Amino acid sequence: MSNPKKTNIYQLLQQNQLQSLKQLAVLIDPDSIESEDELVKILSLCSIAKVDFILVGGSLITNGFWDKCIEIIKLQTNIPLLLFPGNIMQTHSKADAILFLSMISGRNPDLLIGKHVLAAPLLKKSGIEIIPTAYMIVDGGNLTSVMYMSNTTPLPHDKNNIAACTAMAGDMLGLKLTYMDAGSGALNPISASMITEVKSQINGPLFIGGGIRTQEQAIAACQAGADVIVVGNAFEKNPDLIFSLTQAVHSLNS
Ligand code: 1GP
Repeated sequence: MSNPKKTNIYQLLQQNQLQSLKQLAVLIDPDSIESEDELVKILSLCSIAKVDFILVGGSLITNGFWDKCIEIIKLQTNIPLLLFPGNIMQTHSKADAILFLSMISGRNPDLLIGKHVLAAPLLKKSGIEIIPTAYMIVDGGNLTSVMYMSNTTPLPHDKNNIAACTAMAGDMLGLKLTYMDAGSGALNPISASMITEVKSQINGPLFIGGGIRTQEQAIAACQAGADVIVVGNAFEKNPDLIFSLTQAVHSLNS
């Protein structure tokens, strides 16, 4: 059951990919937001900067701000909101879509199928658009929350062939989007050469995130083959970066 009033996010991603349009997504972790006012300010910056997507998710939600956070985002902006869930409680019927993550870089069965079985009936009832996503964690030089919480070993930073074969398998399994993530706050973003090799093995859109802090890093990831750059941590520290990084990514589209 899909909600006919909502934009089909996957179609939008495919259209952009066909036109080689590079896009930027801001990751909002509700647990890192200190007040509703702070969230409204970030959303205002996102709207002015013409951010393409907002992702919402986090490894832990300890402040009870999940539902309210999503309601405020939907009230304050028209930017498509994609759930990027850290666990099965992170759903919401007002979101435009959910990245239904299979953590194919790891060998934790719960994150390959177990949690999906629990979430499936709730998601079906919500009518939210489901985007089957090949989620690949790559070592970014430090132990990030996602690595610890997922109880998985990340792909080695310099093993492009393992990353490429993993992405190839995800594509063969029918996963429609690939998200390579060095983890929030990673010391080193994913290398351009790994992005290029993975991109050559998949058909769907490629999201790249983790440790991207500068215009140069965002541009390098796009030029290597990323369709969507995801940035969270850097904006939490300096929200004004939303302008410069979005501008850098969009400058590749002219
Ligand atoms: C993390 O890819 C996202 O899952 C974004 O990472 O917070 O380091 O930008 P950063």
